[in-house]
Order: sequence, then structure tokens, then C-alpha cells
Amino acid sequence: MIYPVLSAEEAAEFVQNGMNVGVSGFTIPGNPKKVPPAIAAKARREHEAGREFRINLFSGASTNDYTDGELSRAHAINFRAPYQSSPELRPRINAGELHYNDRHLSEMAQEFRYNYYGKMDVAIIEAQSITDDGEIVLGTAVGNSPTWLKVADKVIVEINDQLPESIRGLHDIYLPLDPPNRREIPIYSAHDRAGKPTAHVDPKKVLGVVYTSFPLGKNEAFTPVDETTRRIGENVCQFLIDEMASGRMPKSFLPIQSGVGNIANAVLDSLESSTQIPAFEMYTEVVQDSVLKLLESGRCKFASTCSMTFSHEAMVEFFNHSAQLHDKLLMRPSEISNNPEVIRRIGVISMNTAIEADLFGNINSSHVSGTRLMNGIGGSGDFTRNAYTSIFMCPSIKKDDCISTIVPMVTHVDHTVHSVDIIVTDQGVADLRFKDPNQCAEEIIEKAAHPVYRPLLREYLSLCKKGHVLQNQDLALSFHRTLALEKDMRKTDFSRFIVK
Ligand code: 0RQ
Repeated sequence: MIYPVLSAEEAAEFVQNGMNVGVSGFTIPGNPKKVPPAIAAKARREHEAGREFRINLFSGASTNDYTDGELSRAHAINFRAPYQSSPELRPRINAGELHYNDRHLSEMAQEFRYNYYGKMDVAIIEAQSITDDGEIVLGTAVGNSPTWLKVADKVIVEINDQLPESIRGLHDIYLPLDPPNRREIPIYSAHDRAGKPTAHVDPKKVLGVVYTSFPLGKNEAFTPVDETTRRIGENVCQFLIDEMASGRMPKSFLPIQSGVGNIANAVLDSLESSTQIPAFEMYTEVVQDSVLKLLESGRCKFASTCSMTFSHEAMVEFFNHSAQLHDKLLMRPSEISNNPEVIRRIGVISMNTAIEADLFGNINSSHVSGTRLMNGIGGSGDFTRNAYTSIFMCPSIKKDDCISTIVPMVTHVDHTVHSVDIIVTDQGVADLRFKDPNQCAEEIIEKAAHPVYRPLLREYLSLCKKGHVLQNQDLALSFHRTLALEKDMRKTDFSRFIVK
């Protein structure tokens, strides 16, 4: 091999204060694991010596603790985009310790190519292998790696020896040209391949290779489906069956996107056991363990994803059966897995989770009480805005009934009513199509809000000024103000907030 072999510490020496650094991966899979902690150690040394050391960090989506966790604890991040879900990073963002720019995941790579962020100094990429002419077999996620490899001045490759040979062929690396030269992306169904199995880097840019050995997959405990998430899953499933029966959705069904977490798991569980929904394809950004079950049972015929967000056990299972499963899954760059053009062309049904929804269908996915960042919008906007049918899901109540997720007005807007078709809670399915804003409010109260909160929501509407949208600016945030004052939205007393 022509590349120097580096220790993580030697590799970290190439990263200087103020640099733009890109990392591979998308959510936990595919991130580098040895060099970021070495950069964190360098940052600590620099800080102890009284010198500034903070980098601007760009990824595919959220990362693992080796990256966001270690670098946060070392106070080594100045700017972060496009998404995070780190318990270490989140409080520091909310305390204003660093700058966080929440971006649509499909846009990050092209924004870099458009020069919105200046040059990328160093990219750190986990890979299964690299050839002397720069062909790279990536790991268990693609994320923005193909673009980082193209735009970065210098590249460090972490070769993880736990990545099996059989991962070769699971990637489909396609990068669109940029305007004014861009043409249509040649993907016409979820299983179409448009690119090559390897990513490419100019060998002259490779600073060296760091060898690692880290087990694949997450070790987070899996939370089983509970009564609330089971009902949400069943409601989504019944809605899709009704859509096919009504002729609004083709009987052959359409590809689905589903996020991560317990609600997504519950929906996939319901789809697995449904006898009325035909076997389907997925065009999505992450696949968790429940998708592996669906692929094995044949309920899911094919999964196009950006990342294999499997547990360690599921990852082992996947690669043990790779001969049977190899042709049923492929990983694309986030720019393509989340691409608006493709999502709209193939008619993806999007399913994402909301923190709260308002009576008119605006969705807050990212900020608790309007100010406290939870994670970010991730790919939810890429899919919602372009879906054949866009669905948002959430439990109708949270925190021992003290919080209604259906509120008069959301405290932060990620997805506007114009992009949201359906809201599903454990209570039922609110269909916002073919309705004006005030009809939407009626529908959401009757079908999605928890019965405990319905009288308060109706009272709110009765106190609103007439107009195309019923709204009362004095009272619109009274649920949230009551939560702040009383820790319980059920205690909302509108008379308290009326400005005399
Ligand atoms: O906080 O842990 O402090 O109690 O938010 O809520 O119930 O654990 O739900 O893990 O499914 O996350 C929307 C955040 C839901 C997630 C969101 C508080 C709640 C808890 C988490 P605690 P739960 P989940 C795929 C597509 C945006 C990105 C996206 C998300 C914490 O799904 O980040 O969809 N989505 N990407 O207590 C006050 C409310 C609340 C609330 C929740 N109404 N008021 N607190 N919480 N609702 C992935 C990618 O793009 C990569």
C-alpha cells in the first residue's frame, strides 16, 4: 500500500485550530472512532497550554460518542452541522457554547460544493479498504463521505478490520453534477442502482491510514413497543390500508420512509403483521433492527438507505446471512437517499416523529418549548416536503399527562401545514387534506388530541378572533406558559393570560 500508516495521534496532528473537518458516517454507523478522540486529546493539551483549539465539524447526520461526545467534552467544537443527537453536545449547544446550524440532510453535501462554508481542510473517513488508486469501500453508512473525499484538501482513512469483505457491493455511490450542469438522477424505483460500489479519492490527498478494530452496530438497549406506540403503529397501518381501499394510493403500494426510534419500530411491527398491505420497498435514510426482520421475512422486498442503523447483534446476523440479504439492501449518499427529486418521483410515504403539532398542522420536531434543541430536523424535512403522503406521528400526551403534544400554536416550526398531510397519535388519524385551517383544527381535536385536552383546545378556539386561521395571539402559547408555571398543561386557565 502506498499510504503511510499513522497512529491516531499522528493523524490528529494534521488537524489545527479553526479547521473545517468532515467525518464519515450517518447516525452511529460509519463514523471514525480513533482519530476524533485523539483530536479531543490534542484540544485538551492545547487548552492546558492556554491556546485556542476548536474545529468546525461536518458530518452526514448525528455521530457516535467517539466524535460528538469526545469532542464536546474537550470543548473542541466551534461550529456543528447538519444534525446531532448527542447528550454531551446538546446541553452545550443549548448553553450557547458553540454554534449549531440545523440543516436538511440532503443539502449538506451540495452546500459544501457550493462553497457556503469555505474549503474543507481535512476529512476523516472510516472504510473497509482503500486501493492505491484511491477506490474506497466505505463502512456501514455512506453519509456525505463521497463529497468530503472530493472537496477535502487532505484525507485520513480509518480502516476498521471488523468490516467484512462482504460489505463490498452494498454501496451505490452516485454524485450529481452541480447546477447549471445537473441532470435527472437515474433512480426510478427504490432498488435502482445509479452509481458505483466504491467512493473515489485522489491518492495524493491521503495523509495516511489509521488501522482500527471496532465492533459494528450500536449497543443501545432496544425499548420494546408499549401500548401507546402499538396504537400509533396500528393507526398508521389502518390509515395506509384505507388509503389503498379508497384508491388514493396504488394497490401495489409505495415505498416507505420511516425514522428511528420506538414509534418507527411500532409502525414497522404493524406493517410486518399486516395481511392487507402487500410486501413493500423502503426508500429511507436509516434502517433499524425491525427492518432486518422485514427483509428476512420478505415483507420488505428491498431497502434503500443511507445507513445500517442496526444493533451489534443484528449487524452480525446481517453479515452472517449476507449471501441472502446482499441483493435486498443498498446504501446511498445522504444527498441521494434523501433526495427531493427521487422522493417525489417514486412516491415515498414519509413517516416522521413530532415533538408537538398545532391545531393547524404545523410541526415542531426539534425544539422543546421553542428554545431547547433536542436533535434537529434530520431528514424529516427532505421527506415530508416531497412525499406522496406525509405522516407525522407522536403520542397524544407525554410526561404523565402533563404535556399535550397537540397545542394551539407550536413554539418552533420545522414543517409547515403546507407539507403535512396526516397526523397520527395513539388516539387516531387526523387527515388534513381537503380542509381549510379551521376544519383542520376540528379534525385534529377530534381525532388526534387526547380526550383530557379536547375541552381546553375547543375553549381556545372559542376565544379566537374570526379569520382564515382562528388564532388568539394573547393565548396561543398559554399551554406552554402554564407548563412553565405549573408543570402541567391541564391547569391552563385562559383568563389568566388575556391581556385586558
Ligand atoms: O426528553 O428524554 O428528557 O424525557 O423529547 O422524546 O418521547 O423519547 O421520543 O426518542 O421518539 O424522539 C421528535 C425528538 C422524538 C425525534 C423526537 C421530549 C421527551 C424526551 C425525546 P427526555 P421521546 P423520541 C430520522 C428523521 C427529528 C428528526 C427526525 C427527533 C425527548 O424523533 O429528533 O425526525 N425527530 N429525523 O420528554 C416537551 C413535548 C415533547 C417533549 C418530546 N411535546 N414537550 N418535551 N419531548 N415531546 C432520523 C434522521 O434524520 C437521522
